[in-house]
Amino acid sequence: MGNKQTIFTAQQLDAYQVGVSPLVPLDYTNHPDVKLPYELIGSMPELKDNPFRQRIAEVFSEDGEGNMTLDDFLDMFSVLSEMAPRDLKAYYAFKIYDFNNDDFICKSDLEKTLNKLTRNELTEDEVRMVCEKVIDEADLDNDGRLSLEDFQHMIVRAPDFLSTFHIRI
Ligand SMILES: [Ca+2]
Ligand SMILES: [Ca+2]
Repeated sequence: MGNKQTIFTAQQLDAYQVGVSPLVPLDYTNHPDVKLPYELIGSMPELKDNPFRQRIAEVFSEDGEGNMTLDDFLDMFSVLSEMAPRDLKAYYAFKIYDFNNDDFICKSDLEKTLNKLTRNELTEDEVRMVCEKVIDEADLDNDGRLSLEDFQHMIVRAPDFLSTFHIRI
């Protein structure tokens, strides 16, 4: 992790030896812009089989595109770890399932979520039925979509929705 940035090219080393400042800064702590690209994160053994890997990386990355600072990366793994409290996992699960980032899980968010959770094994009709049932049961304020509060109530009864966080170690 991060080793890539510490490798100097032969040319840069030459430049250094003749007294010219190297192109790559030696002190990375002053360069918070150094990021782990999504290509690297999504292919890690802990995430590569998770159908939500791209969405997880997006939610935890500051740029929203899955490229992570070291802090983003550490946050992600502390939430994914078995030690994380359920409320914290629920909060991030909600953000991950809220695909269009409007702070509600609406029907289309839920359909995407179910398709990923079941790895596309349900038919369109089945997905629609399950979504309707979930919203029916979990939508406590009857606005047709799930707020974080609705969602928190729901996962007490249907903990499968936290299975996104069962990562392989
Ligand atoms: Ca939404
Ligand atoms: Ca609601």
